[in-house]
Amino acid sequence: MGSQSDYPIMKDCEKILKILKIKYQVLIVSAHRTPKRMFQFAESAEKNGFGVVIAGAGGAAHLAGMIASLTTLPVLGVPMETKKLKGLDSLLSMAQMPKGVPIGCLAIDGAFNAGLLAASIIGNFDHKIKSNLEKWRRLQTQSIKKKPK
Ligand code: RP5
Repeated sequence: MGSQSDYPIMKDCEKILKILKIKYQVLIVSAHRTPKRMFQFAESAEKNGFGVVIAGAGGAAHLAGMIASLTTLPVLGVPMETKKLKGLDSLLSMAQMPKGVPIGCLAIDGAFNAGLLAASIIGNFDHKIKSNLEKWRRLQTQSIKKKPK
C-alpha cells in the first residue's frame, strides 16, 4: 500500500487472505515517496515467489500501474476513498490505465474483494487455495437468510 493511512482498509484484505490460508506480505511502498523501494519490490516480486500483487493507493494512485509496468505478475489495484473526491480520483487513476499495461481494478476500498480475486488467480495453480475458496463461497451462500429479520 502507498501509505500507513491505507492500512485500516487494507486490513480487510489481510483478513480474507488469512482465512483462505494464502501466504502474504504487507508492505508500505509508495510510487512517489519511496520510488526506489517500489522498483526494487516490483522487479524482484516474481523471483521472490509472489503470485499476485495487490496495490492499495489513493489520490493520484499510480502505485498499481507503476508496479504493473515493472512485472508481468497480475496486479490488482484497490482505489482508496479520499477526502476531497471520495476516491473517484483513485478509481480513475487505476481503472483508466492506458493500453499495454493492465491492472485489475477493484471497487473503492474493495480490499476484501481484492483478496478474494487474488485467491481465484492463485487457485488456478494451487488446488489447496482453490478448495479453500470454494469452501468459503459455500459458507457465504449458506449464511444468507431467505427472509429479513
Ligand atoms: C497515497 O496517498 C497513499 O496511497 C494514500 O492513500 C494517500 C495519502 O497518503 P498519506 O498522506 O495519508 O500518507 O500515496
